[in-house]
Amino acid sequence: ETASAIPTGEYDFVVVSNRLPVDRVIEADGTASWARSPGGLVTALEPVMRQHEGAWIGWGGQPDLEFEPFDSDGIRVVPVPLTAHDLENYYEGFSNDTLWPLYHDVINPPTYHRDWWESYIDVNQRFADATAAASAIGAVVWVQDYQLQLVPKMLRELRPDLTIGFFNHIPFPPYGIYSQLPWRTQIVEGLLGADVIGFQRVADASNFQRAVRRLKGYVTKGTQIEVPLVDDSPGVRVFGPIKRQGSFRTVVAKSFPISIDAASFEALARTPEVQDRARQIRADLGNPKTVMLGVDRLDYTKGIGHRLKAYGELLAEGRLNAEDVTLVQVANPSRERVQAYMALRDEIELTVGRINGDYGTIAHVPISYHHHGYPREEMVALYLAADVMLVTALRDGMNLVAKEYVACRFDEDGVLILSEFAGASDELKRALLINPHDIDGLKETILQAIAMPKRDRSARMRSLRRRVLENDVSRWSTEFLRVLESRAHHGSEGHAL
Ligand code: GDG
Repeated sequence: ETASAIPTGEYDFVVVSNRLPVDRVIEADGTASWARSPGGLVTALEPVMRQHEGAWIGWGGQPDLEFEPFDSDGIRVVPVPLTAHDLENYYEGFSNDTLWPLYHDVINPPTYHRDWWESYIDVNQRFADATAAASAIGAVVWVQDYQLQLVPKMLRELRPDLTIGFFNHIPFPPYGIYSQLPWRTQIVEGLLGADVIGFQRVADASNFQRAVRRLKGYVTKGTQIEVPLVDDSPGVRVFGPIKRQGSFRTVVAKSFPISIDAASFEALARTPEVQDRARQIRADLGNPKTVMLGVDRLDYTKGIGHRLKAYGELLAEGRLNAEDVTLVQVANPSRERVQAYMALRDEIELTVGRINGDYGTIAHVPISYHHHGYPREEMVALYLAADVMLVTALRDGMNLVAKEYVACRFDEDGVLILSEFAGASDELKRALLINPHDIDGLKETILQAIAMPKRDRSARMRSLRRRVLENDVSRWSTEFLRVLESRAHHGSEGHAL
């Protein structure tokens, strides 16, 4: 059971995610290079990566693209190539058309295909192999998200010396829903290969623990799960340094709510250029009394249709007037090759067209709709320009847009309407919390937000800002890695980070 046949690598801290934090760019002269893609996760992990020998394992963003590992500002970038077949089956299929809808409360019906599952196993194994090859003896490995849930177990089988963390960025569903999955036991076993499994909400961690009890019969105590080193159930073996029959390793399953690099959002919001741009946006919209904003990947979990329904009814009833209010909706193109997303786009754009056609005038369009992605500066200008921010997700792991809006509002103004089905609502209690299914309630809350006096807006925003600025993404990663490292000392030969 030693890993002697597996070559070990040189990296002490290894992050594994479906997508690498770099994008391939083609220069004007036709040469290709790589640019760092900005994101909270990279920002938070960069310092840790620099302090230790850090590597990032993942896919480069294009099918069949093979390239040698390279260094990008102190991070070793190690590719796992994916073929067009992998992308269709492992990624668009199993990850985005089976797991995504299942984990988001079956808002959309999940599709179960056995060949997608085969591809998911195959690709997860390749990620595990690449990670094993890059990791030094006793390294700390942190696997990200639902596309890679089998990697912890596969990696432990290859390399029992590693300390393995996993973070699930999306919800973990209640057992009554999770149990639909034909491969529910294999996924739970895959995750239990980790030493620490992180979730966004307390409820996600307890849903997972319940699935473990129901499917494996293991004992859970608080945040700890006792995983027998030798599993009695026939044909199943849990790997690890086997000491004696009846002993177990403990796995921690706990919530670590993710956040953003709040200071950098605030700093951008404070630049004169961005503030000018915010004023310009309002002017270009015709300086309406109220600007409302939605920013989402175009995804059926985000409740965009519910938001439009509430807004359309308020216009129809004359309780809002298109002369006074504009809703800016940024719908970032997403998963455009998955059927459910094509249907969603048609539905949303039909609704937007109807509302604009029914209630718009030559001078005033009720919805300024944008099927685009924008640079960070433009997003921040939009946050500053918006009196009311609408986050109406039907289910969302966290929702970083809500936190970004708050981080940008150094002027202590603006009202956040936030769905209680987004993980962010556990922390952002002074937002106006809504149930997006309750259209009448949502309509009342929109009117309440628009009419809210300045003093109330400021009091709420101040309290929201305290929370977001204190609990930023570096706090999140530090806390996760602290717990992970404490498990390393528990085990045998883990290295301290
Ligand atoms: C998953 C979980 C969890 C969007 N449009 C543009 C743009 N964005 C940025 C936002 C934000 C990010 O994308 C979206 O993050 P969310 O958290 O809102 O949602 P998901 O993409 O579904 O993320 C979610 C998250 O993982 C982290 O764990 O919170 O629950 O579903 O940062 O600002 N950024 C730019 N242009 C755009 O047009 N630059």
